[in-house]
Amino acid sequence: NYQPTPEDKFSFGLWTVGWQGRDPFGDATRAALDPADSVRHLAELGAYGVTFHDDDLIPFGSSDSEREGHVKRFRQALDATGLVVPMATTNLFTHPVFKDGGFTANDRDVRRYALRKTMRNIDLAAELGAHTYVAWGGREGAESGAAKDVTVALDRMKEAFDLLGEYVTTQGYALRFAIEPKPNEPRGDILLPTVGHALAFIERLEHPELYGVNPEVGHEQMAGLNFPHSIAQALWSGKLFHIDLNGQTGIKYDQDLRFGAGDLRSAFWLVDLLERGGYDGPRHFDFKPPRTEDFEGVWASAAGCMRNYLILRERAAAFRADPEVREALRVARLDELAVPTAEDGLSGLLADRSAYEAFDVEEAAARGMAFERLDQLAMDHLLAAR
Ligand code: 3MF
Ligand code: MG
Ligand code: MG
Repeated sequence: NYQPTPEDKFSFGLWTVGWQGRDPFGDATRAALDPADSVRHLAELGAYGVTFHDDDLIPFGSSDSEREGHVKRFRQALDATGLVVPMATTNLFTHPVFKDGGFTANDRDVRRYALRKTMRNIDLAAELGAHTYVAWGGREGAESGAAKDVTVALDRMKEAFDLLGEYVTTQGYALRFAIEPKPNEPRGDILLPTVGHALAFIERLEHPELYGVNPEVGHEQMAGLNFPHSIAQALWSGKLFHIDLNGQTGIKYDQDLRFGAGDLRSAFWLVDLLERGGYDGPRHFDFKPPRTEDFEGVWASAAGCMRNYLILRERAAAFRADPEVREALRVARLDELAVPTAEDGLSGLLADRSAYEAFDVEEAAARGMAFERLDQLAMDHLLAAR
């Protein structure tokens, strides 16, 4: 039974199912969706949450009264369905004013505007009960060298996040920030390109505890990185505040395929890690139903994201529960990796002749690791061949 329920904590961005299929080479292939309709559809499919950029909900340039109307309709749909808003974010990339970025635009007026636009939507996020505010640096970057002084731009990036942190603290909002890395697209190169860059940046902020990461499957894979490894380091750092699930097939443009499409083995290890590794936040899908699809295809694609997650959750649990797997893990010495290398301390290590002088290097080098048998067991479980 792969029917999702709100307990599974699946959430979707309004911009995902609402994507009209406009790409750099082609016009929209689908009409705009009414956010209230998206909320109702997602609830019917079994989702628990919905997320949005300010402009997804309130079209850019709306008057205050129009804004109120949009928010009211959205709230009514939330109340009627029970869907929650766990996260919100800012669009700092669509309007031409952000062509050189928001927080790190060379133009100071644009930077001040970007901060005010963000704070305005933070107010709405808090009002709607969100606990996470995502920041993707959509156009924080450059196409050429002299155009951006990166060290200075990082000063401005830090300034922006410090100000936003001060804002939520002084307003008394229960919000934390999740920075979303991406290596490129739409800019030639984007600042904070990977999870590792973002984690290092966060430690330079005035209140690092307010900030974590929102890694996206495809974004790390666009940089050729192992996504579960990035997630493991984010968890290890206590910084996995949110996650964007989707699919990608290797180093190319940001495909935003439905979750489970693309690198399936990576998706298996990701679900295995999330389910065992102490992440209890939303399983958030940031995908794009391909522009070949009509609305029936859009909802099939959204349902597929959740179904694939549930199938992989079942497959990963079966893998971990299999006695043969447990034995193979032991033979592969995973239990030994969990033992500290020198619980006897530095002096014990230095005094231990068996660690060096009497260590049989050739004998140790000849020991097989038995990883292939272990990995085949994983493959068998993933393919439901066991
Ligand atoms: C782009 C993205 C973004 C972010 C979103 C939330 C439009 O590749 O992934 O989606 O996830 O802006 O911050
Ligand atoms: Mg993306
Ligand atoms: Mg994303």
